[in-house]
Amino acid sequence: IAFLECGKHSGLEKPWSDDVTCALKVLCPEKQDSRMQQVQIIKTTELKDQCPVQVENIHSEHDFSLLDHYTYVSQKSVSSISREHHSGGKNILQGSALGVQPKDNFKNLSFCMGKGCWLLLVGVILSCKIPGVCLKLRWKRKNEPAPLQPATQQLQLLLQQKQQQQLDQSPPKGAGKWRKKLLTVFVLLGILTSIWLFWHLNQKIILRREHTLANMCDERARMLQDQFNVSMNHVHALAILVSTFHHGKHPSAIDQKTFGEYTERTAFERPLTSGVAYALKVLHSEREQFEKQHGWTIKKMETEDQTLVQDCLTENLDPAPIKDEYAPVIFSQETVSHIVSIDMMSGQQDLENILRARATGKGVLTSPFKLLKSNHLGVVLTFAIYNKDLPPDAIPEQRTEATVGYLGASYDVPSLVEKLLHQLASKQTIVVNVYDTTNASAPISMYGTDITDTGLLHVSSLDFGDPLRKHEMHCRFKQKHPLPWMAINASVGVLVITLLVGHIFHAAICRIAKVENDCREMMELKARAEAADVAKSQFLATVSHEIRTPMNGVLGMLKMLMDTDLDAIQRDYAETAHASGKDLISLINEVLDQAKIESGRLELEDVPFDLRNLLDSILSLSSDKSNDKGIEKSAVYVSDRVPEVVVGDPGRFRQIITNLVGNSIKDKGHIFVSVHLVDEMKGTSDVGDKVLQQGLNLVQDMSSKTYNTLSGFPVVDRWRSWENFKMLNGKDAMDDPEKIRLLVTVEDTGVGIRLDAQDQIFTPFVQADSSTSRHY
Ligand code: WA2
Repeated sequence: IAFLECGKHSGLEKPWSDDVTCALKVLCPEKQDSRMQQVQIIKTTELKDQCPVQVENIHSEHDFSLLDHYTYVSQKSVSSISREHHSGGKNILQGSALGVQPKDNFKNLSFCMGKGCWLLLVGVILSCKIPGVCLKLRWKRKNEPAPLQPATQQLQLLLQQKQQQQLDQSPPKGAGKWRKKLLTVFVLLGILTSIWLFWHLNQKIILRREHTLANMCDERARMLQDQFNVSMNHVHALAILVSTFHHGKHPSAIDQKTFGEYTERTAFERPLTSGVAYALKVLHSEREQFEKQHGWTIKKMETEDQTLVQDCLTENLDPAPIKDEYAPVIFSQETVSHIVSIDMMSGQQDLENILRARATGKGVLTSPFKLLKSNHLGVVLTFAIYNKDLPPDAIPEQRTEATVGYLGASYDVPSLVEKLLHQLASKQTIVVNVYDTTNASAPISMYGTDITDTGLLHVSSLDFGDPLRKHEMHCRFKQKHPLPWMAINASVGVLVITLLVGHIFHAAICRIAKVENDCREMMELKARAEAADVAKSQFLATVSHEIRTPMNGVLGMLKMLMDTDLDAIQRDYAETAHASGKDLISLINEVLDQAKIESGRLELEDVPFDLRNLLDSILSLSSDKSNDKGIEKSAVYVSDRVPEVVVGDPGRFRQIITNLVGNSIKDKGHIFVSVHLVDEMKGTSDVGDKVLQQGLNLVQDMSSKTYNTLSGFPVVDRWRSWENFKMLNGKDAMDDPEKIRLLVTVEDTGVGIRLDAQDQIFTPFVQADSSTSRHY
């Protein structure tokens, strides 16, 4: 009942959580609690003595259920039990300390393993990233010098590159292998972790199960033991009662009726006994008088017919054979009234018990045997009663001499254990067996059915107060260990995650390897293509040079041919051949230039030349042609600020201006070439040069129909067309004062190019206005 109240206080669902408060609540207030009477057991006076002892002895968390039982144990047994309890508590504490340490180790280990896995993962990621970075750097370094090198060097470089590439091929492959190895290690570690996790969690679950079983078993064992001890103490008290009121009084204050009534009414004090009885010590010389006095003969326990013994009808039993002494039962509790008049010294177990009891002066127990009538396995507890006070160190002979009778109590173990277990919930979860293990090799089962092995077994030792006898309680779970789903789920989860991550990384690594491979291939192809390109340009340069040499011969010979006497037709042929040869030479020159530009070998000259003269000669040459086309004017203007002599490549300059002028006009109007310093037109507001100024005004005069230009035809607004020229607007003008930048414009009065067609003019083979055909 106290236990249940305790449950109400603390909540039954977590019985271990606040047991100490619970124990205090139960024990101390109950001293004054009027409900105690309903608890039917406890005398308040005893409780007052015991409460502090109990409170002091609450050491471990496992024993709160004991406390309510302590309350009805006498002072002596409390101390003995609490001593044992103490050590038991210590054991449990030690056990839990031992249990905690490995658990901590587990935690550390699991932490470390988790950390290891993460580190490995980071390693895999890093290994994926870093070699890639290295690779990129290497490629860049390779590519940089290539376009600037002259061809022969470039060829050498190419060879070097190839060699280097072969060298380079190993590190990325090596890195890939490393990654794969790391990944394998990671996956293996993951699998190991998952196996370990399963094992660890399973172990934990098993440990917890063991713990639960141990707690439940110990709890039951202690309850049984305590109730037994309580009963034992009361039997002891009963022995003293008989000694006082039967042997200590004349005439006796006890007869069978009084004894029967009293023991029946105080049966609640001996919770595990099925009955108590008192046997008198009768010597053979006193037998006759004794039998006459009681009106019956002393009976023998054993007959030929064992069934009659078990039935235990005293009328059917034989009189006891002649012996030195007898122990006939004279008083008995109603429940065991069938043993009255039977000589207890005629039963093997009872005889041993009586002899030992009177020799030691303590309560002694039999090993389990079949009790009379009830036919149940039971044990008998016997106390000897002496006719005078004996010193505690009295020798056995003295004790035997002083013996007057024997008070015995029979314990019907199966029904009593059953009753006890019924009081506790969770009877369904565990199976209990009780054994007498005095003879360790052949334990005697006192309670419990056949064992079905469900794996776990916990053994709690029982101390029933007789040092000669050893008892044990064996507990098992009814159900077999269920599948450890938590462990399975966790480990499978870890496994799945590991495999997924592994798969992802594997895919990534494969992809990286493929991309690297592709990239390497592409680099190879690129190098080869570049080499081929260079070779082509070189071939072109060589070929054009080789063609030019014989071509010069041809031209020279043609010139000489033309100086000889030729008729008109012949001269015409020779001139045509010479002109064609010249065309061919210029074509070859252009091809050579192209090849030079492509192979990066176009070298500009640094020679002083007169810009004005040069422009004059270009314009005069082109005006010969343009006059034929009806061009009215062609003019050159060079700003005053342009120096007389400049240093540069006059050939290339001539080439470019010739091209532009040659391309400029097709029919009417003018061509106007102007040269200024770039610095001159910086800042439109204060343009000093008249020509530039004119260009600005020109824009403003647009409204009037007449154009203030060289030929009167409209021209483009040059200021607007310069707007997007980076070279003009950029602030990063050359700092070197020795260098000048020239702005050369070529203006014509052609039809112009429509705005929407302008962005097409640099695509090859597209004429801006196809409708005008090649006319413009
Ligand atoms: N009491 C009850 N049933 C029994 C039995 C017994 N012995 N022996 C066999 N079946 C009076 O030790 C003295 C009780 C014996 C005490």
